Amino acid sequence: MKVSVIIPYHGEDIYLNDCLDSLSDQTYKDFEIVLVVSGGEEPSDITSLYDAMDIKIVKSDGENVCAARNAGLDFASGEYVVFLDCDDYLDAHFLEKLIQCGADNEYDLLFGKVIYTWYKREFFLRKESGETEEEEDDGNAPEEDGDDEPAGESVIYIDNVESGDSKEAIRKKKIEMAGTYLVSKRKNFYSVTALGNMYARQFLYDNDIRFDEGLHHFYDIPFLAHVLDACSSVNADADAHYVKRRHNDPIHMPSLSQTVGKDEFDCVYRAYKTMLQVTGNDAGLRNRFERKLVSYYASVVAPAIKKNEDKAYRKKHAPRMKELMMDLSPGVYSQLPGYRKKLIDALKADDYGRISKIISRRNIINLLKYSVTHHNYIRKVKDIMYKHRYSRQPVMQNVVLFESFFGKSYSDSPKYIFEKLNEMYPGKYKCVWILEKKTKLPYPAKQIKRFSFAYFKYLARAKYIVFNSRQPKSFIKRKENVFLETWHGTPLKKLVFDMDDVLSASPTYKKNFYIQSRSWDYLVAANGFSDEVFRRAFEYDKHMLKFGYPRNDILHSPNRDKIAAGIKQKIGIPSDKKVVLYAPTWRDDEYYEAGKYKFTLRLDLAAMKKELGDDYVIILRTHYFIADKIDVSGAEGFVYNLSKYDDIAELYLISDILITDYSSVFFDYANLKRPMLFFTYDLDKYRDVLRGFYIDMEKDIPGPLVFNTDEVIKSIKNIDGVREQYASVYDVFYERFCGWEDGHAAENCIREVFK
Ligand code: C2G
Repeated sequence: MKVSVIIPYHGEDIYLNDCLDSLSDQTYKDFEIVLVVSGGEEPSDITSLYDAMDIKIVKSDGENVCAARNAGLDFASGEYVVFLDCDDYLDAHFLEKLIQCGADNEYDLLFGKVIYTWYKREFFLRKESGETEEEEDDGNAPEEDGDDEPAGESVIYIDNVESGDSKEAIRKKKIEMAGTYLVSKRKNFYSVTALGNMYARQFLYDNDIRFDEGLHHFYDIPFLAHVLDACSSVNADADAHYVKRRHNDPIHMPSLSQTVGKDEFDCVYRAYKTMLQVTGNDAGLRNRFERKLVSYYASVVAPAIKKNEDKAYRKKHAPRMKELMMDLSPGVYSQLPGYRKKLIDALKADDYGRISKIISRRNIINLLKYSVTHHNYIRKVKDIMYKHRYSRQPVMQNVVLFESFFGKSYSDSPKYIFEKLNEMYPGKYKCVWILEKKTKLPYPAKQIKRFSFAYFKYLARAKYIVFNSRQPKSFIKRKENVFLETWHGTPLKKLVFDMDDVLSASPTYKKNFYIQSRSWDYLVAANGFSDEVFRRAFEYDKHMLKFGYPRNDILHSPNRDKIAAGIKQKIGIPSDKKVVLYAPTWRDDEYYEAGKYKFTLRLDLAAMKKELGDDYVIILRTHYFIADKIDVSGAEGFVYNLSKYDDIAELYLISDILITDYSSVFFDYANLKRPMLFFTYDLDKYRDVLRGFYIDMEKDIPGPLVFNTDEVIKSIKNIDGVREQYASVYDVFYERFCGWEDGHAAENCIREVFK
């Protein structure tokens, strides 16, 4: 047996298939898998599922990864061993490349390269082949600038490769570079993880090299230090990729590096103490480990020492950190940036006040640097004003801040709460609306722009906040602040923690959403179904307002026909024409940039005009994320493009038929009990690839699925037939999703929240 792949397993079922699939796809086949099961149950079925592979299951009583890896080492019979975490996977050529690069000699150690991903293997492979691109998170505050390199980074730097080099030349140079590790005892060695490498098993055995089972974090450091100290022959192929998977749900499924164990510092101390002992005076070998240690000090320990409130941390850890820093090689110290040198000097002098000053000064310098290099530095200034000034000023009682769809419109539930609040308590509340464009409002309200200075001021100081989407990540919840999140639709498309790894969502989506939703005091659920989904998918456990949607009150108004006639007249739609509203949603995979999506109209407007123009007009209404302007030339007088019209509820009121797809608009429109068509030309992709649905589009929706213009026209011509055909499904649907609506949702929400 040439290779043993040792995989510790602790019940991480959802990742294991990717890991094993990546092994069964290896181009090199002479290997065994040693799956070390600790804690939970053995994974079911794997030996039958992967019967072509040689899988040995070993039980371990040990508590941590180190114990499992050691148990794997005891069992392994391969000439080489590879450590693979069961939530990671290997490139299909990983084993082959390393075996090839070890073919000309008896090497103790073969380096590959660890690369990082947020994605499961299927998506990763697609991204690798260039089929998709990564998407940024939408419209929220920029991330704080860290001053540190990414944690856990592990790269072999090949610095003699030139841009004109052929693939073969690059490969040769890489091997040459690996040779210099051998000659200079790994002078340029930069890796600090045990993963992504292949070790000669006899070499580990002869030198009694094992993992330190007393460590829960940073255990690769002493292991690797021992390996590097003892090994005499090494080679590398940086194209042999080990894929380390970041977990995009650190709330339920944190990886070890995403958990901060209570004993983290103790592990750091012990790991580095061992490393320093093992590597002795070999500065070259210590180099990278020590740079990592300095990184840990500068990014984790020093800021914690700075915090005045955490004196216990300082007392416990500062002296031991100092001890490690005292041992730092002069060569490493001399190459550090001034900031880090100063931090180390201050620690060595036990001058914690100086550490605080150095960090504060550094923050200001960073801000200045940012202002020179970034055109949106004013935004950074606003963030600072928000955090350090506005959030420290008193909360303004009776001030209510409203926002719908990121300030894009005066609409949705916040609009109806605003109007009802003014009707119920005239003059009592000072209202502030976040609006992109100046809007005529029926009651007095200050209008401000999103991300302006005033925005940050009111975000920090308004007692009440009524939003229908997420607030910025940087939002600081204050004790006196009352946050009413109305959300913006009954969910059809799966949300947050119900979503599988979705390629199109930002990898930090789940984590950010979780943090943001912790600030919500009240959440509106329009129906029992939303109540259940929001509680689970948002992990929401605070007050749920269960009165229906304020935005749907207008649909139950006793004057709704009169209101509708007025709206129709205002827009200029002839009163004798019936109205078809087409309101599709957005597609996660069709975009220009974050928050700016593409939309291609798949309806043949000319054909519709010809067939339906005598009786109907069409209102075209794209989703607020859509940046494309739909061309309706040739269909003037028949098509009204009302994509920028503020409130879609007013458009529901004047429509006789709704055409939509996977948009939550149909849950609201059902309140009117009017017919609906579902133009789902890309159903399979939307349901199976992009999102996943909560309800069965083929069974539970109250209207036909149509796939082309002809079918749309036919259904409209036969709308009474459609109505009849779907009458009983419609009743069930109405009961389930509109049963709570009585036209008084805004009033009821206000009574609960504004006390
Ligand atoms: N909307 C609109 N016009 C459209 C589509 C949507 O005005 N053409 C408005 C409706 O108020 C709708 C809301 O935007 O209810 C949300 O739109 P969806 O298409 O459902 O999509 P999304 O913004 O992804 O929200 O739980 C709800 C989900 O989060 C969906």
